[in-house]
Amino acid sequence: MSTIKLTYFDTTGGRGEPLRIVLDAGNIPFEDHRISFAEFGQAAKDLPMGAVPVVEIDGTVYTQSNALIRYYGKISGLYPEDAWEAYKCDEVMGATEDLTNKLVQTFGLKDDALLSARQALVKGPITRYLKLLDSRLSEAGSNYLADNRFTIADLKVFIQLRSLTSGFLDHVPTDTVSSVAPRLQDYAESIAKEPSILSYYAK
Ligand SMILES: N[C@@H](CCC(=O)N[C@@H](CS)C(=O)NCC(=O)O)C(=O)O
Repeated sequence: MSTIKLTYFDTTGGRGEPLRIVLDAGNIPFEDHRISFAEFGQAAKDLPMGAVPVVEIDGTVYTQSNALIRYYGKISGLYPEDAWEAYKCDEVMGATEDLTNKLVQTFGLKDDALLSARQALVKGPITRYLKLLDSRLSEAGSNYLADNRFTIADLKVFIQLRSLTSGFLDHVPTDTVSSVAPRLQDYAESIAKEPSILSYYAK
């Protein structure tokens, strides 16, 4: 059996958390190596892209969170086999990644610069992306974004929605999701009760 070591920040959000959950859902043993921001500063120069998450498999370091989530999603049975359902999964995962990139651009800003950047994000990209997800959920015609069942798309989107409503992001009101797309708020609450998610957080 391969030795798997996942390195990411010690957070319950971001790009690494869905990876931890999908590995857990597939009963795939892995070392959950959590690093501080200070440790990341030291480690970054030795990482292939200078970024985390990374997964080291039998001594080789692999990058790109969505590719890794998809790979382990296939192994764990949480990725659609049908090509069109797989596309639907990929589309929302890519959109969620785009939004993360926009949020990250505001990290490190302070005071008025942070306030105005975050307000612009809420009015602009956050609203736009939430509306896209809301439409996709409505088109899917079920409580899942693809394949009429829980997939890695729901996992990735759930982690993003939870971050947006957590209060962790200054100047992103915790009612942003419920006011832009109330159905997405209900969706997130029901995805939180999925067995894979409940079982991961029960540990
Ligand atoms: N496309 C990459 C992006 C990775 C990425 O930017 N990770 C962030 C943390 S979530 C990071 O390490 N940022 C530090 C940096 O780029 O200096 C992925 O999805 O894995």
